[in-house]
Amino acid sequence: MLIDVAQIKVKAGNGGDGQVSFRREKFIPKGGPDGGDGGKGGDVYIISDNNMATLMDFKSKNIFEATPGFVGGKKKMSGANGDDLYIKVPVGTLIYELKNGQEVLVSDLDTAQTQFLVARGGRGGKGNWRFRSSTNQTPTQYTEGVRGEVKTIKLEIKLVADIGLVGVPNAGKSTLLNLLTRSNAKVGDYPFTTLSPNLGILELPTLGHTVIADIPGLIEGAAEGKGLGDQFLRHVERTRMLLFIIDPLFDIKGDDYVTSSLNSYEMLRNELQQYNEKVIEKPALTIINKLDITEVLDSFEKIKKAFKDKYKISVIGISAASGKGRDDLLIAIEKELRQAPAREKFETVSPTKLYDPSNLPNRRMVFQTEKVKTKDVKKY
Ligand SMILES: Nc1nc2c(ncn2[C@@H]2O[C@H](COP(=O)(O)OP(=O)(O)OP(=O)(O)O)[C@@H](O)[C@H]2O)c(=O)[nH]1
Ligand SMILES: [Mg+2]
Repeated sequence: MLIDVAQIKVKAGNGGDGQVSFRREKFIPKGGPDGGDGGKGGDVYIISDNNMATLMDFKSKNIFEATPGFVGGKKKMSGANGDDLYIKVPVGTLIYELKNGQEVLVSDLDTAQTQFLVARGGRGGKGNWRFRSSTNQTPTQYTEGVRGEVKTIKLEIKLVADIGLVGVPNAGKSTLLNLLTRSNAKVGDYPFTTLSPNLGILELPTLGHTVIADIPGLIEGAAEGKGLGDQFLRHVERTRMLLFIIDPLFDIKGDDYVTSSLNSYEMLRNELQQYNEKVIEKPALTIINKLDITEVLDSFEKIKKAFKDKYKISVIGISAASGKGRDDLLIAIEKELRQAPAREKFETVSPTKLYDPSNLPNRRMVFQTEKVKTKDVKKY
């Protein structure tokens, strides 16, 4: 699983102070109080963006501040609010708040264009006209703006793949990943070229951003630790669907590509089942690879029929190496994904829960109470 981490500091804007002023017009020498309220400080949001792939940008810049609210104006005019700040992160970013040495997961931005309010801007202070009363026609009190929230945040990308590629070693899983995505996974003509999972992002015409995980090949006995074992299957556990990549050349006896294909499918399903019963129930497509090889192509109709007869499934033929069959495969993937259950979400704690005053040692930081101040207004 691709993990990419960054720590940042976010600071929402402080509220603007209230204004102290008095109306001054021709013929009204002693006007009433007209100092306006301060503007609200800008909020800081974190927003998931499809065009971001890593948290690299946060290596060079890691402090983010929204602008403060403006001080109140005369004639009861409120100060302008500070501008909100949006920090773009890749889809699949988890947001943790660091506090008192603890990390709390507050949001899981697992879909595109989702925003999370991470630091709230401070309220603006009150202007002196709000302090007028029957006993005090010339108040000089005002309040300062409330400070914006300041937080230390940990960002972590945890791409949970939508699609898992399952196949024997050398089936062409990595070749297929490279064909469907912009990945550059290592391809080799020997088994176990892939030693740890590769992730790629597939852009589907209507579903958009879709993550594919290419894992090491599975062989018979993987559940007992043969080959690289079945430890990598946890990467397909949370996927929404599986792609079985069948290599008709695997363990071939003579030129019986049909039996070889059926056997490897049977073996893969067995190993998955031994690992976790639930994985085998996921929606899946079965792909017969290497159709660019003439003998394989000649047997394809038979292979197709054999899968239909034995497992009641329609297989899709492709050549991951030449790209033939790519478009039909994409259509089939999109159709299958539309019906597949949604991706599992991580469990997050709502920030409002975090600020439950009873479990907050430092209340003043968050619920800063406004203090009434007076301004020395000499002229009056
Ligand atoms: N002829 C032909 N060869 C292919 C095709 N797809 C992959 N290959 C070849 O098969 C070999 C294995 O390809 P990989 O993509 O590394 O296979 P893999 O399933 O990722 O293998 P492991 O990582 O070892 O599990 C390479 O030599 C590829 O060039 C195909 O469609 N046709
Ligand atoms: Mg591979």
